[in-house]
Parts: sequence; C-alpha cells; structure tokens
Amino acid sequence: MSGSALCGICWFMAHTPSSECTMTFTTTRGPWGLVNKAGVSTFGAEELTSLDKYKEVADVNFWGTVRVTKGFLPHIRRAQEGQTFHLGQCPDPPVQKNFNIVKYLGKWYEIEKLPVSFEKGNCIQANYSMKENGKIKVINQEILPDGTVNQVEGEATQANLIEPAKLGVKFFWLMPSAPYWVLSTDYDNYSLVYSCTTYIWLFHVDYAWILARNPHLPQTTVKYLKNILTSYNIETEKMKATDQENCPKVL
Ligand SMILES: *[C@@H]1O[C@H](CO)[C@@H](O)[C@H](O)[C@H]1NC(C)=O
Ligand SMILES: CC(=O)N[C@H]1CO[C@H](CO)[C@@H](O)[C@@H]1O
Repeated sequence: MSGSALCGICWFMAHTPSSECTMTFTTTRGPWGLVNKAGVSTFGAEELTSLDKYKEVADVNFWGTVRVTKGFLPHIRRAQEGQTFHLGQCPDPPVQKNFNIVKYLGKWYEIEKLPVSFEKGNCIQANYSMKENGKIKVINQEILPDGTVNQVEGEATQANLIEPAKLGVKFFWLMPSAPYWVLSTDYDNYSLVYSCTTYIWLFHVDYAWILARNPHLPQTTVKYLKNILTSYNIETEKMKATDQENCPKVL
C-alpha cells in the first residue's frame, strides 16, 4: 500500500486524533505479492524514539502527519515481522540498464527475500508472461504450511519506458501499483528486485528479492547481489532464504 493510499486514513485520524479505530488492510507481501491479511508494516526501534526525533525529520508543516503517525503505529505494529523499516523517504537506487522485458519473462524461483513474513510459504515461484494488451501477467505460487497451493494472479506494467526496469505490479484493481524495480539481472540466472514503500512521507519499508531461473543459486551469486543492495545502503541482514526443497512438480 502506498503513502497516497493511506491519505484517506491520515485525514480521518488527523481529524479525530483521539479516536480508536481498528483497521485491517488487505495488502500483498511486497510486489512478489502473496496475499495476506495483515496490517501494513512493523515498526521497530523508531517507534520507541521520542516525538522530538520525529520533529527533527519532519518539517513544521508535517506536525499533523507526525501526530497521525504516532496514533497510527499501534494499528500497524501487529503486522509483518522483520520488515526493514526506516525513517525518511525511499532511496532511489539505479536499475538494470537496457532492461529487456521479453528476455525477463518466464519462470523465476524465489531464493531469498527481505523481509521475512511470519507466513512461511515455501516453493515460491513466479511466472511472467506477456498479455495481448502489452501488460505482463504475473502468476505467483507458493505452498502454504498446510500443504495447499496458494496462487495469485496480478499484472505488471512498465510505467516509464525511459526506465523500463522500473515496473509496477498490482494484484487487485483497487490496489495501488507497487514498485518492482529490477536492479540487476542477467536474464538467464538471477534477478535482483527492489521495492520500497513510503508511509505517510516519513518512513519507508524496503523489500528485496533475489530470484533465479533455477531453484538454487550459487552462494557467490547471492553474495554478489547482496553486495549490490548494501552498496545502495539497503540492509540485507534480515534477508531469509526461501525453501525450495522437495517442491511438488505441479508448480
Ligand atoms: C507461464 O504462463 C504462461 C501464460 O499463462 C504459460 O503459457 C506458460 O506455460 C507458463 N510457464 C510455466 C513455466 O508455468
Ligand atoms: C554464472 C552462471 O551461472 N551462468 C549461467 C547462466 O545461465 C546460462 C544459461 O543457463 C548458463 O550457460 C551460464 O553458465
């Protein structure tokens, strides 16, 4: 969910600062997007910092926002664990040059991702294919802990042909498009995908995925891709491997 999508909520809370409202969001687990019903994000250490800290980062005009944010925190805290949450707006790392969407289509396996969700699906795979309307069909599949297959279909678009590696992906028509930026790919072996969401102008949450054409990717490649993230000041410590062992052939 993007910052703009939260505006209605901000407005509501700004105008009713002491109100208790329980909000449930249907959100996707990043652009990789397996649907879950959770809150929006987890707030970590920053949540414990004083209001003065927010004062430093926020313009005076943003005070309403800060108050809203503080009021908002309890509602979103119970959401996904382990998300990488930072003060400030999203970074703007460079993306894959001369990105070729056609070479990128097909099947990808999720090797590692940031953040970890408490929902531990495994065998997470995606299949990208071209639609007649020029958009990209996205099919994500995972095996849930109870053994059932969860499949979600979405649509990706290249919003800006000057930077074709910056895609947007959505899984429901009313959901705002989430960024899906291909930072680096060789098309045949690996892809490094980054996404970031700014919440209420003050915070951002990083998402990153290492994908591969095979269920396994050499550690040297994984390390190479993590170093790219690190070089853009994107934390990789919380990345977790996706289990791709003993996956059924149906996927
Ligand atoms: C990917 O999706 C396309 C279009 O739905 C389909 O034709 C193709 O067989 C799929 N590929 C795999 C590997 O599932
Ligand atoms: C470095 C590496 O693993 N390269 C491989 C990428 O994929 C192509 C096509 O499958 C292989 O030929 C390369 O060896």
